[in-house]
Amino acid sequence: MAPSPESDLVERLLQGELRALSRLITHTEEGRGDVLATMERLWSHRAGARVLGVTGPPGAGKSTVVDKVIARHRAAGRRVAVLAVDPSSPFTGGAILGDRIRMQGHAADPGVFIRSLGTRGHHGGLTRTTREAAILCAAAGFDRIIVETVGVGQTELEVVGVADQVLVLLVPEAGDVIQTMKAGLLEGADVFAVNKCDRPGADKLAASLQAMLEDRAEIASELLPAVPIFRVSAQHGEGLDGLLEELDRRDVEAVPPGRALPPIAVAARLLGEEVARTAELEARNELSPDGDHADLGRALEAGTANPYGAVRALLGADR
Ligand SMILES: Nc1nc2c(ncn2[C@@H]2O[C@H](COP(=O)(O)OP(=O)(O)OP(=O)(O)O)[C@@H](O)[C@H]2O)c(=O)[nH]1
Ligand SMILES: [Mg+2]
Repeated sequence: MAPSPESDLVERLLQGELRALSRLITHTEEGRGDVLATMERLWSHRAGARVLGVTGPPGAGKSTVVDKVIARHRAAGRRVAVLAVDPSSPFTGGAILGDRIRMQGHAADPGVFIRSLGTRGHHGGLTRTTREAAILCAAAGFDRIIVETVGVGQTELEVVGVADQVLVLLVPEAGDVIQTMKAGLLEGADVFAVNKCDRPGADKLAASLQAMLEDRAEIASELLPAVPIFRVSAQHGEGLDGLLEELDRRDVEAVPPGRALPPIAVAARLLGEEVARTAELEARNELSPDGDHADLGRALEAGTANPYGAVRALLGADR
């Protein structure tokens, strides 16, 4: 059997060809080709790469830090892929542009791959795209994958659920943010860094973070792993060595292998997505002219039925 264009791309990806990597990421974003079959073939490669999630409010200095992390890995001869996730609307392209500029120094280096991921894919949410993109990068031979995402809410931390470890970056001005977001923040972070400590307020923020972590440890019924807090100034290089060393150390020692992307969670998520898709198609068929609920379908088509009322009727009005 002649190889399909998709399997040709996969072969080229496995040879480390970046164009093939780029195109396959686009295919997964757009749900093109047999994404499940491609990912089945490449799944085992994920074990070869460590994934670092970097999150924090807009402008916290994530890309500036990522740039330094890239430099450190390159100095050690490791290949690095960066996936810059923009969970907001496609209209806020500015953040992505900023990321590109911040990491521009590595643009010509073939050992560095930088790609932005938008939310505009037809199938699957943001998380799905990120997960598959990370596996594709690993299969292309990248030893380290960095996922940069904007925000400190629950959704963003879900995005970095693909990561072996998560660095949450805050800035002195973010005091209010952490008060409102603290539950999600504390759940997801493995390491905190208060960036821009060249500005006033960094010590105060670090202290209130510390207090929050201690409160949490006291309430918890189990022993929680220690979450270190670093104070850094990414732009001026202050305190960065300590942070970068800690991230390196955790890559090797602290993170249990296979923590990211546990197979049962991935399978459950994929099944959920698949069931939702199939159920939507079935519902459409039922509302079609030869379907069991053709009358309702016609009324919906004509715009005379209320879609919420229609769904309640279909599900049984007691719901
Ligand atoms: N004063 C000061 N400014 C910094 C520091 N680190 C980064 N910046 C500046 O903060 C701005 C935002 O930095 P980025 O690295 O783009 O921040 P980001 O979190 O990636 O931003 P988004 O991706 O747009 O959310 C830039 O102008 C940086 O030069 C720092 O340690 N001190
Ligand atoms: Mg950025």
